[in-house]
Amino acid sequence: MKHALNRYLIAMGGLVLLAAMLFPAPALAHGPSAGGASASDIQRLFNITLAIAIPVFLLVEGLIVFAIIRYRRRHADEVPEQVEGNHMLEIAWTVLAFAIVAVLFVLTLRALQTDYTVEAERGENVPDLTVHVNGYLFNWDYTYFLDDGEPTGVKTTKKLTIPAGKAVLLEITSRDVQHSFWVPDLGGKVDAVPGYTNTMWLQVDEPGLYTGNCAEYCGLNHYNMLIEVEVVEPAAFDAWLAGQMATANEFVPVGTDLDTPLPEGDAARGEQVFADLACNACHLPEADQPSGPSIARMMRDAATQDGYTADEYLHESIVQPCAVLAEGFTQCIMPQDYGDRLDAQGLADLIEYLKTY
Ligand code: HEC
Ligand SMILES: [Cu+2]
Repeated sequence: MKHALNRYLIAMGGLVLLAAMLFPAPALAHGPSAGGASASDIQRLFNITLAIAIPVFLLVEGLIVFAIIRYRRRHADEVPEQVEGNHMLEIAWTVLAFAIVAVLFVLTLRALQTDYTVEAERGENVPDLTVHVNGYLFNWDYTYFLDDGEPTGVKTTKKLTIPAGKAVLLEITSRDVQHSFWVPDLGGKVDAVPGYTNTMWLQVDEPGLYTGNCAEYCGLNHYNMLIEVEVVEPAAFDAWLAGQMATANEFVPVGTDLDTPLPEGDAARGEQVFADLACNACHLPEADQPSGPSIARMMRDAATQDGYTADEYLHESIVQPCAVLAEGFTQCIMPQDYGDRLDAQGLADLIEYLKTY
């Protein structure tokens, strides 16, 4: 009976080991792809580390299994051979481990010093496009500049659009706390630090949508501080940028003045604005969260404010979010620049959308 149990345990151990041995395949698949110029350096380092790790893993696990089987207790009264210490072995695995760590250390230092950071700092390369990346609780704003640094007036939230095969310089900073800009397929993590600008070159050859996330825990909705990088063919990018610039030039911000009359709103367009400005990072349709009341709750509050119509209350809540804090909230964490980011039509559309709840 006991023997049967032992054999069963050994068989189970073997299965687990086999499963673990198959693990490197998915691990490889999840390494950074060579999407961006810096990603290929990171990928190389990742593959080297993996190549060292696989034999170490097999050796260690193999020895464990070998020891379990070879030195198992065969009789109830058997005491296995007792061995204590082995200088040669101890020296060997100390030196070997040190050598492996030393090699990885040097390779990592080299990967950190790749052309993309060095040149970005020296200003040797002229970028085809410069984008200011500004992180804040819980989103990213992107402001676009031409190659010579001339402002385009174009600003997007959450989604960064760039041309394929061009050298894009990202200047990354934060408006509030520390964040970290990370799109695994495109490059390494770059910290977004308030009051300081980090640079990163991004050259992505393959058009497509690459996603990432803030990689520095920053608060309640950190998990939802998503990044989308849309890489399009250069011609499509130029058309997109020209379209955005045309709209940006006509753009008249609604401002924070509550007396500004609003045109007729459109709920469908408002839903788009809600997503574009990433209000949904903090506000869900039905469920209240610590990061913000649900839209349903907003509408209940809007309907019951003394001295305000629902429209007036929503208008004020969006352009002057700190004027009145919704009950249960003690901090004003909602961005205060929507008066600059919205025009009268956008605000009217947004309010119309909220009113569908
Ligand atoms: C960083 C998170 C965050 C973002 C982004 C955000 N809000 Fe808020 N919002 C809050 C919080 C927290 C409150 C509650 C505290 C307060 O009243 O300021 C709030 C309150 C509101 C209220 C009043 C709700 C009530 O029940 O009184 C409205 C309306 C509103 N937000 C609309 C929006 C819209 C529209 C956007 C996008 C343009 C947006 N918010 C973006 C966090 C956010
Ligand atoms: Cu963050």
